[in-house]
Amino acid sequence: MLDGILGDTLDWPFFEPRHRHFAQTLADWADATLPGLPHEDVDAACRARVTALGEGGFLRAVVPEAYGGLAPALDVRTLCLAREILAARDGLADFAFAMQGLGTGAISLAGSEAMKAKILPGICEGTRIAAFALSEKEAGSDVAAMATTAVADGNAHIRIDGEKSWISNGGIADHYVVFARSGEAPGARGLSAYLVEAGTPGLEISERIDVIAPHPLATLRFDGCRIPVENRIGAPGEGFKVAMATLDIFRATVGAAALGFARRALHESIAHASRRKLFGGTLGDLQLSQAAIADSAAEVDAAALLVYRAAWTKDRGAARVTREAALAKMVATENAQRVIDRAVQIHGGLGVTRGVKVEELYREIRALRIYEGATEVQKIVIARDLLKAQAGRAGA
Ligand code: COS
Repeated sequence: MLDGILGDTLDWPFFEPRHRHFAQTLADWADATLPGLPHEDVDAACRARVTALGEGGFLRAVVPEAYGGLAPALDVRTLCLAREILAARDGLADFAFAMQGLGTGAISLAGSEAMKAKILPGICEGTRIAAFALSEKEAGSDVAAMATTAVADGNAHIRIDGEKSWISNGGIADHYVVFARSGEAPGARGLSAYLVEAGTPGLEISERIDVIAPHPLATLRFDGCRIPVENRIGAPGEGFKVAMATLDIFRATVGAAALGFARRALHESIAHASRRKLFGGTLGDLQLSQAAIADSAAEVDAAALLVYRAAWTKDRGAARVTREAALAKMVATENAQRVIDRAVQIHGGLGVTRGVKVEELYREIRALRIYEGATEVQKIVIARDLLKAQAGRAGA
């Protein structure tokens, strides 16, 4: 049904034959499989998508080759293609895919061999569900302000206390990658990352959060939650860097998901404008509709170029792609919001009718401008990077 929705993107020089093969296989699988998966209960729907993506072999994209994955290190172009293709069809399938990666990215990047061997194979088989627990009610954008604490409890254990909120997969995850203040230094240099298995005494799902585009989401409460010291991910005090390096990979993929939603909205807009009869012609005959379609087409292509530029730059071996990833996320999510809003407008009353695809996309896109660094945070990241480069040139 959605054949050709990627347009000529796969012919771009960012991609290799393996990417084209992956994208076509996933698109065919998604068209055949996703419509048959359950939708009603959000937890069951999300679990079903993780299982199906695992059985289909697509979660191999979110772990390194040594643990069952597709490539020696996470290949960001493959992650982006997967999110774009899934988001264009089924927002919850994109979410399920993405969280398997975000909830293990820190482990893949900085975890011990024993931790990787224990956690990652189940992630790519779809038998284990992952979550990333960074945000707090008072510390979303300002990560260094987090209040959750991690203190030594004897030589062999760590005790975690505090609260994490808006945690995706909260309530259904098998483990949480938790960031907490371990106190080596004030601010960003005093945080560490930990693996906390679901069911660990002292970890409680204190609240389930209902959002406009339903996904499993929860507040977690840690009350004397005791974990073995081996569950620390990376060195003490390195948690902020681990979190940011994870986000450097996954922020571009949020842009890719937004791109998938936007492409679907443009596809629906063109189909509707070609079909809908009015004033003795079709909606597409009207120049104002043509202007809307042209603006959306330009915003989709601009977003795609930034997303795949960021992904390609990372895959070529760049140590940091902080600015490229922030640009991709900011532009792709903001553009997608406008593209989808135009699609709703083109659909008229139908566009705000429950059950119509563009109405669903209108709800799906909104959170992407907020999570994994709001647009305002991306602006800080981009401007700081450029100003720092200028200061470096001036000092040289
Ligand atoms: N990769 C590796 N290291 C990084 C990094 C990255 N992408 N970004 C920053 N660092 C390092 C810095 O180099 C710095 O190291 P040194 O102390 O050795 O110099 C350290 O981390 C602190 O960086 P910085 O001074 O930039 O920290 P700030 O507290 O000022 O960071 C922003 C501010 C806004 C950039 C950060 O808090 C952020 O990205 N916030 C949004 C977080 C987010 O996405 N929240 C949503 C949660 S997921 S739903």
